[in-house]
Amino acid sequence: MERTFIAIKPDGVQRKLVGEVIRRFEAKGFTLIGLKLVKVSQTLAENHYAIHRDRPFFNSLITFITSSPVVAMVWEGEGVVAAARKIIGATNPLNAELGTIRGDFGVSVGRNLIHGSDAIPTAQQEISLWFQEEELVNWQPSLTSWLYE
Ligand code: IDP
Ligand code: MG
Repeated sequence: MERTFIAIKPDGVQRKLVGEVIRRFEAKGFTLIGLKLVKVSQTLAENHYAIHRDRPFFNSLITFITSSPVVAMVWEGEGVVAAARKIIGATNPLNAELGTIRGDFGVSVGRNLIHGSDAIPTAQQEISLWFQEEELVNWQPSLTSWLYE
């Protein structure tokens, strides 16, 4: 089953949106298989955002993501990587559709509340960066037959 890495960034945690974010992923029908509150280290932040190393916003992004706790999660379900990106919305919350997390709760790109892996290989890489294998729980939700034909 497909998995994706989702992180509620410091602004999402400070703004008490943890429950709201989890509610949306649960209500859609995805399964939570990993969850922890993380004080992100400089090294983890730089590894996670390595692809943006040369961008002008890199230093402020690292300062921001290490400034306050992050809720790190792994969600599972068919098509969860692409679906999560839709649930999250466009990078700039002002361009994100209403009904998405960023569209409903954000007003600026540097405070866009949440991270979601952008592709299946990225998801696998990010899950192994943030979680040990034993921190992920394989379980069978009892409502699977009501979500999948
Ligand atoms: P994504 O989070 O939608 O995948 P990316 O382009 O991968 O967007 O950028 C990673 C993160 O870097 C964004 O979520 C945002 O926090 C930050 N970021 C991206 N572009 C800008 C910018 O132009 N100014 C400030 N921060 C930015
Ligand atoms: Mg990205």
